[in-house]
Parts: sequence; C-alpha cells; structure tokens
Amino acid sequence: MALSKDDRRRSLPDVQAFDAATANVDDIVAALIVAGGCVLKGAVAQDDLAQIEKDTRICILGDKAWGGDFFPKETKRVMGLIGKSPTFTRAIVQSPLAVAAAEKILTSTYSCWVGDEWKTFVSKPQLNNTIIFSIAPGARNQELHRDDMIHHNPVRQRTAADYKIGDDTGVGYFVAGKKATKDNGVTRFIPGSHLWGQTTPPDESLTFYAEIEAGDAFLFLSSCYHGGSANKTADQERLMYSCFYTKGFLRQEENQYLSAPFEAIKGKYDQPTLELLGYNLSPPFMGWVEMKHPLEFLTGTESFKDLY
Ligand SMILES: O=C(O)CCC(=O)C(=O)O
Ligand SMILES: [Fe+2]
Repeated sequence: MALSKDDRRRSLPDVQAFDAATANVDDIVAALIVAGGCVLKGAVAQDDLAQIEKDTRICILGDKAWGGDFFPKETKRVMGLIGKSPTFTRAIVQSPLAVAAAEKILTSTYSCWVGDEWKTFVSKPQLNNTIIFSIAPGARNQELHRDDMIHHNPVRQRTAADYKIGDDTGVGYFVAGKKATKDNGVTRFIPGSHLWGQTTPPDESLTFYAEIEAGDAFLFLSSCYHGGSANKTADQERLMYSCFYTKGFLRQEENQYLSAPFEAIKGKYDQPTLELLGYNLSPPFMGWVEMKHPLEFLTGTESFKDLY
C-alpha cells in the first residue's frame, strides 16, 4: 500500500556525507540504498576544476536557451565532454570512487542454460551521459523527476531492506564546479524517494538541498526524485559538472560514438576508459562489430575478451 505524505515526511532518511579520500565504497552503497543519495567531500582537486572550466567555458557561453520546459531558460548546458575535456573524463567520469559505487550498483550478473551448460555472464556498467549545468540568477526550480525515466524503469514501492542490487538503471555523479547552495540552485532531492512506487508523485516539501563546496560531489541513484533548483542570487553561477553511469546492456542516453567520434579521441584514452565510454562488450554478445570486440575491430588487436 502507498504511504501517506505524513508517513513519508516522518520516515525521511538521513543524508550521509563522506570524505572522498577515506570513504569505503560499501559504506557509500549502503548510504545510497537507505537515502538514494549522499555527499562525497573533496572528490575533485581545485586545479582539475579550473582546467575543466578552461576547456568548457566557451561552450557554456555559447549554449542557447532550451526550447521546451525541462530546463529554465537561464540554464546553460555543455555535453559531449569526452571529446571536449580529457580532464573532465579523468577527474569526473573515471573517479575511482564513483566508478566503484556504480560497479556495485549497476554490474549485472546473469545465468542461463545454453544446452546442458549453466552459463554465467557479467556485464559491467558504462558511461550514460556527460553534462555541465550552469544555472544563472533568475532561474526557477527545475521540476522534480527521476532520471531513470529514460530507461522506462518501473520502480516498485519497497523498503531499503527490500532494495535489490539490479533495481536501478543508473547512478548520477554531480561535482560542484563552484560552491553550490540552496540560494544559488544546488541540486535538491527527496531522500528515500528511490523506494517509492512508479505512480507516487514527487513532493516539493520533502526535498533536501545537497549543498556542496567546489570539488565536493553528490552521488545518487537514478530512481531518486531530484532537480536543479532556483537561482535566487543576483550574481552567482550554479556550476555543476555531471555524468551518469548505466548498465552495460542498456542504451546510453548520450550517444558517445556520435558526440565524440573515435577518430577524435583516438590515442587520448587508455583501454579501461574506452571500455567505460562504451567501446566494450556486455556479455553475452551485446555490442559487437563484425562479431568482434569493438576495440579489436578498431585497433586490430586480438587480445580482447570473447563475445560469449
Ligand atoms: O542541474 C541540476 O542540478 C540537475 C539537472 C538534472 O537533474 C537533469 O537535467 O536531469
Ligand atoms: Fe535529472
């Protein structure tokens, strides 16, 4: 049975904050299962933030207002960051803690019979999208939403104890490029809302503003209600560097092969990075080219893992 609003208000879980330098991934995953989101302090170095800004400020300035109503007109975005900023890729997309948490939550292990053999296949997560969100003064709240709508995820009403690894289709990793506050539009979310059924609407009165300093991160499950917030300041930019991870066999939200074609990134990234970007197989069989691993197809090297 669906919970009443008052029940939900009373049972809002605490949002935990961890020190990124010392945090243990299992504690982070446990905190996500309870609250749907957590803060990682000191996740990205200040000089990496400065380099990302150098790589992308011109694109922020060049973005045009969104035509529909998903974003306020004051929000500017930059996408395709794999091609635009190797520092973004290394410092954010490849963050060891974010990737480790995504691996715990999104790795899929599947077993089935093939003839008389019980086979087990392991599919690792991949990058889903890369976006910078710059929210200028005057912006309204973005509507609360679940990012797993892209994957048509029918979230079941459940408790944290009932949460099953595999239920979520994505994990979001948002890093503040500048101090992000309730006043300037920090991401707000509803703690515990990843446990609400598909038809339970978001409730603005239950939101938690995940305020973070420049270089801190907010990590959250795609099934959690969240949104960018109103920028009520006169002169502050709310600058967030974000990416999502998704399961290895789902379609990537941002088409990595078209937003940063292989020719443009060739020689810039090592094999684990390329695999995370999507140049990988999800066993069994998903993602081959000419029945080959994509990197074997692209490089002619034969040392990649089998399709099956
Ligand atoms: O800007 C933010 O804080 C959140 C943006 C967001 O959730 C989205 O565009 O899906
Ligand atoms: Fe979102």
